[in-house]
Amino acid sequence: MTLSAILFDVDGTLADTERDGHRIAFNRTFDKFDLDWHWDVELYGKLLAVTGGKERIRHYVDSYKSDYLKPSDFDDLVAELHREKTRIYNEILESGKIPMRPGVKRLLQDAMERGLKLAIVTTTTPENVTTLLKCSLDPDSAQWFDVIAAGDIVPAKKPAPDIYFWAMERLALQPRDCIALEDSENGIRASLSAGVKTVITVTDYTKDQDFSGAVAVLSDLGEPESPFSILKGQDYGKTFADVDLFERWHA
Ligand code: XBP
Ligand code: MG
Repeated sequence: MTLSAILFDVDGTLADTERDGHRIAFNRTFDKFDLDWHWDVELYGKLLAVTGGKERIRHYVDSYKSDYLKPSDFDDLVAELHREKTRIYNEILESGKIPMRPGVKRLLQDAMERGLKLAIVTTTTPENVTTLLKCSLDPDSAQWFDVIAAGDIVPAKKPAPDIYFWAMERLALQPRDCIALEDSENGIRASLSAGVKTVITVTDYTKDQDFSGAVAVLSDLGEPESPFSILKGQDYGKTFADVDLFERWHA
């Protein structure tokens, strides 16, 4: 079976964006709107069970703020909060403080040299993806991807498989031609439900989650001078993940 494309999740996978990026942007937004809502590191880990920023705000209010009286235009307020959160998050990215995870740039370049297709498959807002790529990877790196599937283009976010189906349709590829790289249980539930073999690189937030069905679970992609640890699956004698290793996992 030939591997034709690698499908990349963004948050937690390309970069560790949640704790010091998205979370900070949500909290600054709540302060700005005089809301006494604060998401500490631990609470945010629980809120990550719900993907999508707007969905996460609604879930927080419903599950943790039973005394909050929702205004009649609550949906508009959530949309407004989320617009401001996106603006602040993009400012954080532009300050260059969120680096790519180890091995990401190397793997992307290896894949391009080998003629593989590349796609982004994420629940986050499209603007967040392009800013992260521009500021933390390479100014032109949005062009490295054949497809960028992001945000509200499908109504059902991960763990639903819809965003994977959307991306593969645009790539004109079948699930068997692809492999996904994810960091979370919601992510792998989406990719496996779409029929795509999946590799996981864990984060502090996701390391104890259920990754049954993954072809490999790694600490990170590793670099020649800084090997990965393999938590599940075969390393085939390699110390960092390159296209050869992705082909072995895909086979
Ligand atoms: C991660 C997410 C996102 C971000 C928030 O998605 O759950 O919702 O935390 O992004 P993935 P927005 O790992 O699939 O990239 O606020 O822009 O929705
Ligand atoms: Mg993720």
